[in-house]
Amino acid sequence: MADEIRTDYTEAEVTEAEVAVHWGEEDYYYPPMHFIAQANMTDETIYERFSEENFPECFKEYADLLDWDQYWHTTLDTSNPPFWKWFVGGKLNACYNCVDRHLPKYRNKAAFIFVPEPEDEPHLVLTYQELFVRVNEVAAMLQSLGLKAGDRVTIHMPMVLELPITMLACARLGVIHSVVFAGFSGKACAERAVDSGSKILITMDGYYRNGKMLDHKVKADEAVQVAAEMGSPIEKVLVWRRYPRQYQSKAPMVEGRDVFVDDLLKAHRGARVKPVSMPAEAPLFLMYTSGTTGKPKGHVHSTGGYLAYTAWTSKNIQDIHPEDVYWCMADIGWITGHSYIVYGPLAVAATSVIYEGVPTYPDAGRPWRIAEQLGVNIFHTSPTAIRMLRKADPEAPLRYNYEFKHMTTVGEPIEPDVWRWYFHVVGKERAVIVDTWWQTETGGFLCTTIPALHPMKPGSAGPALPGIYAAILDDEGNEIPPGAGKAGNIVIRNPWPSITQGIWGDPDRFINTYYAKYNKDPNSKDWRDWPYFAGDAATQAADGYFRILGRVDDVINVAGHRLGTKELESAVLTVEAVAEAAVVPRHDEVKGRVPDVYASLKPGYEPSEEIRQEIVRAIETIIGKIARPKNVYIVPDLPKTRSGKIMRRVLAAISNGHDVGDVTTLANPEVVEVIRQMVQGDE
Ligand code: 6R9
Repeated sequence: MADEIRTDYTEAEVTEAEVAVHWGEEDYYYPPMHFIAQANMTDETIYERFSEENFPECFKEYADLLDWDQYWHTTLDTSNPPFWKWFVGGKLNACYNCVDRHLPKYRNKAAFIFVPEPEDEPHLVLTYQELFVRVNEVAAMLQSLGLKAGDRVTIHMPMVLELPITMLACARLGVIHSVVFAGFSGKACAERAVDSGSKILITMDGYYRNGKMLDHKVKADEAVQVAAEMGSPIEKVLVWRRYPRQYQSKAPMVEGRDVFVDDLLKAHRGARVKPVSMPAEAPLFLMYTSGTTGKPKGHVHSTGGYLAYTAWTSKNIQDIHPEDVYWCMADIGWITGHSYIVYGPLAVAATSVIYEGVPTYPDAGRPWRIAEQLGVNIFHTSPTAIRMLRKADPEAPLRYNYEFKHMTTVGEPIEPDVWRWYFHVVGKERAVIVDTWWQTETGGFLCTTIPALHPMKPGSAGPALPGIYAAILDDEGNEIPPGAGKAGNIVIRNPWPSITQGIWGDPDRFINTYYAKYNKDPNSKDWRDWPYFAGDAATQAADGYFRILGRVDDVINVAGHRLGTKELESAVLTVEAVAEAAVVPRHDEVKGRVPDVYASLKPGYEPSEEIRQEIVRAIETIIGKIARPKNVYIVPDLPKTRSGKIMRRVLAAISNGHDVGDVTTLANPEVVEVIRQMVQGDE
């Protein structure tokens, strides 16, 4: 099924208010000398070295950060556009590159430090040697279950050390992991497991969040049931225990299907498994993300190109040195966690912090306490977390004795005002900030400042990275020049090593979603004819810095998490009473955007609180609590065009208190005022 790109949505997303906040903010902040003096990347000729005439060979520098079993012969193979292949002929193992090769020098250095939510439990430190031992044991266990290179495994696990251990064990065998964010429901997990063809689900019994031990195993039982109903059974469930030998779930273990990992591991103590040498373009993992249709897209990331790109950006944009303590607060269940908690940082021998829980529990001092205790000096988080922490306790960072040299923001646009609090209060004016724009599809950062080379500009991501030729195009494909003060669609004109290899099992959808818009000649083998359409609106200032304004498609970015409006609408439609539903983004002070649901009922049903509750419950069980709507409005009818298309743009304007514009051409213009009064009152 092709994704439809609705350009009429642009107006609703790129509101005048946002543009007004963003424009006219040309104040630069310069990196401090103490940062520049120690930075990994200070080469001012980098952009020349990565100019178009040196493309694609310039990316050799990225691949040379890795250890190859066999060096590649072709840097970029463009014979089957837009399925680009990088470093062809090369062979390597991602786990070897993240673990084994660091042993001679860093055997006794922390690879991960785990911070449990209960503050009376000690931190756990996993050295590279210990990581090596545990990954080998788990790889041996997976192998004994018959898993081999190319098989898929779904991992539905919270933020614990066992998650990266399991991922790396898969990578060691060439098994393709598909990690599903733990906050997703069992049903959402099942859909992803079925799509990927996973026969094994790896989960954990429970984990802490907001002071409570959540029962996570119950979701696995639901996932197994739904997968069976979908005709693609999950045969085995491997259950890690949050505390070995103390089971935290009410769900009984199912004989013959469920097994405790700690029991299985007994047979593999001290085992060693040779890393499987994989072709550079072999899939390392799948990562599902929301699109404009109801079905999530399983993006395929490669072993060589992906790892090379995340390693280079971890070293040069995150400025990670082995002696740093690096903490990215994202969840490993999202692309940020894969690229910048696990693969990139480990490839450059980082010490990476993994924490359980949320930033504001037991209080909003927790991140700064962790930073102080562990000596974190590189800190990476999202605008939503920053807004939340500022709101909860704006002075908290001042009470803790930590010092960051470097901070990152990712996932959503950051308001200049929030950026300044991050810089002055969290960073104590001693740290550089990089605002990194990228996506699940892109594997790694695309637009950001290089911290020692560029000044920062609050609210702007920055220029495109070296070797990334980004531009802003209008709907017809004409380039909007830098400094034109006009928004358009941000595109990347060239392939880069960590670009998605496609959507698992759906090559047509891949082409339609990302390339159909601007490709004029589907037979062309020249990469210049295949601009990558990212689905974000942006502006580019005269200095070349990009400002990302938001999605132009049916994706709502809630607290930095991508939710497809169609996925939410399908969930709402499972409620018996609901006839039609539309979901639109509402601006939110903390989360950036939150979903508002508009639903009309079938004849014979009256609006009631019960139906509203049922709608909320349907969303929570089908997708997960992260998708919980802010408001559910039960309306007499949804505004529609004469051809019957639901006008989400009008509803979005109502939710956000904007003018609905001219609605006289709609099939049912009178309903707009009824809805407006219901939502906004009659002010
Ligand atoms: C990495 C990640 C991707 C969407 C993307 C855009 C938004 C990401 C941003 C940003 C403004 C930034 N986004 N980084 N918007 N400034 N620095 O978040 O991946 O979950 O796939 O989301 O997030 O809208 O298209 P993903």
